[in-house]
Amino acid sequence: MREKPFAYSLPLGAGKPSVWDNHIMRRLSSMKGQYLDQMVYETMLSSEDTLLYEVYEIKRPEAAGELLQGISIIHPGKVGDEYFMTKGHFHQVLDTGEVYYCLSGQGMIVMETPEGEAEVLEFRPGQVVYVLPRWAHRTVNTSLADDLVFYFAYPANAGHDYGTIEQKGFRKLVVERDGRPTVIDNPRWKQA
Ligand code: M6P
Ligand code: ZN
Repeated sequence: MREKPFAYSLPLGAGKPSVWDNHIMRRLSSMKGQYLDQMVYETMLSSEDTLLYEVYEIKRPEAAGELLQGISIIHPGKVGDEYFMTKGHFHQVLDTGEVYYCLSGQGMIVMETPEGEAEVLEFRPGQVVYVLPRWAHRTVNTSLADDLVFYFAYPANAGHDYGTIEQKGFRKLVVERDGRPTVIDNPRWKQA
């Protein structure tokens, strides 16, 4: 791990950072139960375990004060009416936020608190979204042609809590309606 201040470049547009330590690839099979149209999901999965998104992480010690950062690339596509998206998570250390900066493509960030407040923000190149501490977050690629590419940074000790979203889902979903990304209430959202 780097032990001196360091610099690197992120291409403005699609592409990888100039350095990274970890390349995470998430495929359709890791999204079980997350897409509304489970029939379409199973059919797609039986023919191919499609790559949905990739994360290039620059590793830091999991210590308070360190910032974990990198870029994520969500490929274009849909499962039924729903766009390709990240799993989404709360942070294990709930009181930690996250910064996103959009480099390329178009998307939406779906967020909610444990108490049930929800917010969905558009995400375009040059825009920053600040995810407040306590808010779960998921990023959705609303283009069917281009990758959504964005930079992220969050406290390296935050950790990921995936379980809550895996069990309950998000309260809001982004679906295509009349060819446009539209935010709807999740009809399958479950109270704990
Ligand atoms: C963002 C960051 C990462 C996260 C990635 C993929 O780039 O929030 O911490 O890992 O999205 O999202 P998820 O972990 O929900 O699959
Ligand atoms: Zn996060």
